[in-house]
This record gives sequence, C-alpha cells and structure tokens, in this order.
Amino acid sequence: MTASLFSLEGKTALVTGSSRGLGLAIAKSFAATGADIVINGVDAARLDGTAAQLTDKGYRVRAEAFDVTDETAVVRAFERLDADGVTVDILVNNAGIQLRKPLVEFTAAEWHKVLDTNLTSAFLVAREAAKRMIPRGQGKIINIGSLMSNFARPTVAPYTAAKGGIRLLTQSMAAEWAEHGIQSNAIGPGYMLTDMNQALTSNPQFDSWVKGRTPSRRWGRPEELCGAAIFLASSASDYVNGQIIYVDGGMSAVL
Ligand code: GCO
Repeated sequence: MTASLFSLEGKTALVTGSSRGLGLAIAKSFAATGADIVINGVDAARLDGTAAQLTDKGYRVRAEAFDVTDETAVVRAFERLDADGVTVDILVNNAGIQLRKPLVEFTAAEWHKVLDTNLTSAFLVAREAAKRMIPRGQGKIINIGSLMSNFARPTVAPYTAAKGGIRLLTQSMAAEWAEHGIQSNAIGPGYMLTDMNQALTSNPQFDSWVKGRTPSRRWGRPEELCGAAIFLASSASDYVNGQIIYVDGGMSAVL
C-alpha cells in the first residue's frame, strides 16, 4: 500500500524550467517514480539535449520549448499537448530567475522580468493546466517558492516579492480549485547548490553565513527536494492543499 501511495505510474508531469537545476532534478525523480515527463525551457537545443539524456535512461520524455512568460506561447503549448493527447496530471511551476542588487538600483524592466518569470508564469501555466484538470476532477499543482516566500534579505527584493506572491497564489489556487479535486501546494527550497546560487556558494562570507544560519550546517542538494515533490505529486497528498513545505535544513525554523 505504501509504494502505491507515492507512485506516479500512469501520470504525466510538466515541469517548467527543467532543462537543468532544481527542475531537472524534480523531473528525473518523477520519471524514476513512473511518470511520463514533459520538460520545458526556452532554449530548445539545451532542452533537446536534456531530453536525449533522460530518454537514454529509459524515461518517457517530451520536450516542450516555450517561454513561460509569454501568454500566447503558453496557450499554444497546451494546445499542442491537447492535439497529441498529452494530459498534464501534475504541474510543477519551477521556472525562475534571480537578480541581486540594491532595490534602489533596479530598473522597472528588471523588476517586471523577475516578477514575470517567477510569479506571472506560474499563473499563466497553472491557468491552462487547471482548465483541463477541472473537468477531469483531479490534478496536482506544485509551485516552487523559496525561503523568500516568507523572509527577506537585502538585494533580492523583486525575487522576494515574487516568491511571496507564489505562497499566496498557491493558497488562492487551493481556494478555487480544491473543490475540483486539484491539490495546489508549494515547496520552499532553502539554500541549494544550484547554478543560480553559484555567486553565493563561491562567496566565503555568504557560504559561512548559510552554514551558520542553517541547523543542518550545510547547503542543500537539488535532489533533496524530490521527496517533497513526489509526496505533493502523488496520492499521498490528496488531502493536502494550499500548503508550503520548506526543504531548508531547518533554516526557517530557528532564529
Ligand atoms: C539568494 C538566493 C535565495 C535562494 C533560495 C532561498 O540570493 O538569497 O538566491 O533566494 O536561491 O530562494 O530559499
């Protein structure tokens, strides 16, 4: 009974921003747990390379290159999936960027780019997925938040505003879509060893701060998000809605 509780057999999962980093780790874990996966990114060549690697591992993979901030591109992507009979049972809104500078130095264009990529995209993609999940009476939506969904630090204000929005957008999805059998939840990664955090891990002062501020005394590894992702993607979480699970080595639990 326990194994089937966490199985993704027979399900199809779309993971945005999954040509590398956290998104790729989550997509791989879903494939290893039985799901068919649809990977996404804006760079078609990089995406095809990733799809080939995953196919070589025996996974069932489809590459869908589209810009998650472009409403028309998102709508067209779901129309392509519809036309090919691909049903998105699980959506992971992972796509995101980071820009670090003092708030007074951000341009409006930079602000919009971060908010569009990290927050608006989650609305655009989840809207199209939910339109198809509602009639089926089932679906799983997992939004990737951050420690910044609830905490701030200097130089990452647009990212923090977006990730805070992700937390409340997740609750809004639950408020409207839970009655249709859709579970909408979020994961809040802590400080993870990703390309996006390269500038931080290679900064001795920041590295020391993360290790001192985190009860686990280390950075997280992308694959350490996968347990929470599989839980939220599987029937094990059918009565969990509107929640954010912090996978952060305990950082959000202590002063
Ligand atoms: C930063 C980092 C963080 C982490 C993560 C923490 O500059 O502080 O990029 O935002 O990436 O989101 O949960």
